[in-house]
Formats: sequence, structure tokens, C-alpha cells
Amino acid sequence: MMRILLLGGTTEASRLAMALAEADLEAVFSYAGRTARPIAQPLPLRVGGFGGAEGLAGYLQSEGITHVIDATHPFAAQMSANAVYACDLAGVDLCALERPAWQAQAGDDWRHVDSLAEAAAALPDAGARVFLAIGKQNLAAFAGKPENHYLLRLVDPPEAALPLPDTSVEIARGPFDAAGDRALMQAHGITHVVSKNAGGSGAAAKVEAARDLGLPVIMIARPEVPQRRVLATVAEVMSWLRGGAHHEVAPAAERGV
Ligand code: 3Y8
Ligand code: NAP
Repeated sequence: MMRILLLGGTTEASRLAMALAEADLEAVFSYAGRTARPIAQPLPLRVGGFGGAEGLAGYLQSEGITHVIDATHPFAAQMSANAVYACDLAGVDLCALERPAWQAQAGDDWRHVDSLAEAAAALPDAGARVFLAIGKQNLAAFAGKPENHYLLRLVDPPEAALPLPDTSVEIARGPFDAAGDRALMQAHGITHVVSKNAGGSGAAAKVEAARDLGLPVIMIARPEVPQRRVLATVAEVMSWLRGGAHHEVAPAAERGV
């Protein structure tokens, strides 16, 4: 009997959750608990860490999970690494549902960097007005450049003091659109955009808006994650579950449902 753990937190994870629910497959959706009110899902939900890779391996065994789908964000590298290790340990099938990285297009002025520290180093020392739309977990990396103004976009209001002295804070949850981001960036006189190469559509608006406005984007490349099976669409994951994976499951028609 197939029992799926879906590691979520992205647009693709939410789309896959719909497909699993419609196919009446047994699955549980997992959030890290990073936000106060995550989007509801059409699957049973669990929220919070597992307690490292060992904790995840224990969860897989105690919950009788047969398949893990890692549909977390490309920058959720720790979760993805833990999933590879835990599935290996527990002998559970794993596949990642991952959207391709964005590629620079005509009109883009990207500065490619490999880390948050390099992104901070790529900024002017003072006087810039920076759209820092990378969430709240990584702001400390920019504390070395306090002479710039930062427009921060956060999912929830910050509880603690921010590590940057000169900020405007926008509380908003994606997905975002280019027109809205263009207006936001003009209203704040933005001169630089910092972005993770998240891929997908939910975070792309600021990159499109920067192209329209002729602004430079400091684009942070994705962190490395260990080798695992990677699929790019919900359809591929559904056929993997029905066919390629070790535990066979008959198509719905044959199951008489
Ligand atoms: C808790 C679940 C869905 C998922 C929607 C996607 C799209 C909208 C765009 C910007 C960039 C950013 C951030 C972003 C986007 C989607 C997707 C995506 C980027 C929620 C969600 C959770 C999170 C966690 C949050 C991080 C932060 C990153 C904000 C829910 C809304 C910047 C990534 O304030 C914080 O602490 C935010 C933390 C991790 C990155 C960071 O390191 O700070 N996502 N985002 C997940 C959990 O608990 O497991 O609350 O509903 C999901 C989505 N955010 O179902 O439609 O798929 O990418 N999320 C980035 O791309 O740089 C915003 O502002 O332009
Ligand atoms: P991370 O740094 O890779 O993971 C740190 C720890 O958070 C993990 O080791 C795990 O704790 C816990 N965790 C992460 N994702 C989890 C999940 N889906 N379910 C249960 N526990 C999870 O992760 P992150 O970058 O903070 O991302 C956290 C969540 O936000 C993920 O759902 C991700 O998809 C979503 N998200 C992240 C970004 C981003 O830019 N990072 C963007 C959009 C959405 P334990 O070790 O205790 O198991």
C-alpha cells in the first residue's frame, strides 16, 4: 500500500498536493512551520522539523511511508540533503519535484553570485536603494552594508529587531506579478534587486520588473544538493508513482474506485 510524504512549501508542491488528493492516493503534506498561517492543503498536514535526517528516517519508518517527494524550494538545501540521507537509510523511494532555474534574457542586467555573502559584497557600500526580497532568514548577511536603504518583503511581520538600520518593510505573500513589483520598486526608488534563483513563477515578478526598469539584479545561484532523482512536472511525478517506483499501484480504474 502506497503512503506518500510530500515535503512542501512551494507552488509546485501545492499543485502536486491537488493531484495526489484527486488521485485519492494516501499522502501527508509537510511544512517546516516557517510562517504563521501557511496555505491550507487538500491533504493531511504536519508542521515542523523532523529532528534532522535521523528524525526523518524514524518518521518514515514509524509512519510506514513508502515514497517521499521533495517539492521544497531549491534553497531548502538542508531539507533536501536530509531527505536523500533518510530515504537511503530507511529504504524509501525518493524523487524531487524541482523547477528549472531562471536564465537571463535580453535586457537583463544580472550580476551572478554564489552566496548571500557575495551578494552583499556586490552591492555599493552606501547610497543604494536595494529590494531585498529573499525572506527574513537571510537578512544578517547584509548587515555589513548598513549605509544602503533596504526594501524588505516578508511573509510575516518581523518579531525581533531587524539586523539592518535603514529599511522599509512590505508584508506580503507571493505569488507576485510584474506590474505590482514594478510599481513597488518605482515607489521606493529602487536601484538594485537581490534575488535567489528560485525558478518558477511565484518569485519571478521582481526579476521581470527589474528588466522593464533597466535595473541590475544580483542573482544568487542555487546551493548544491546531493544526487537524487529530479522530475520537473506534476505529471512526471504521478507517472513515477504509478509506474517507475518500486511499489506498484494500479491506475484508479483497475482499483475499482
Ligand atoms: C512556509 C507557505 C504555494 C507556495 C507559494 C514559490 C512561490 C509564493 C515567492 C519575493 C520572493 C521567498 C520566500 C517566496 C515565494 C511562493 C510559495 C514562495 C519568496 C510560503 C510558505 C512558506 C514560505 C517560507 C518562505 C521563507 C522565504 C521564502 C518568502 C505559506 C509563503 C523570499 C523565497 O519570512 C520568512 O521567514 C520566510 C521564509 C523560507 C525564504 C527565506 O529564506 O526567508 N519562503 N513561503 C513553508 C514552510 O513552513 O514549510 O506560508 O503558505 C510559500 C511560497 N513562497 O503553496 O503557493 O513556490 O517559490 N517565499 C525566494 O524565492 O527567494 C518571496 O518576495 O519576491
Ligand atoms: P532548510 O534550511 O533546507 O531546512 C532547515 C530545516 O527546516 C530542515 O532541516 C528541517 O528541520 C526543516 N524543514 C525544512 N523544510 C521542511 C518541510 N517542508 N517540512 C518539515 N520540515 C522542514 O529549509 P528552508 O530554506 O528554511 O525552507 C523551509 C520551508 O520554506 C520549506 O518548506 C521550503 O520549501 C519553503 N520555502 C523556502 C524558500 C527558501 O528560499 N528557502 C522559498 C520558498 C519556500 P529538521 O532538520 O528538524 O527536520
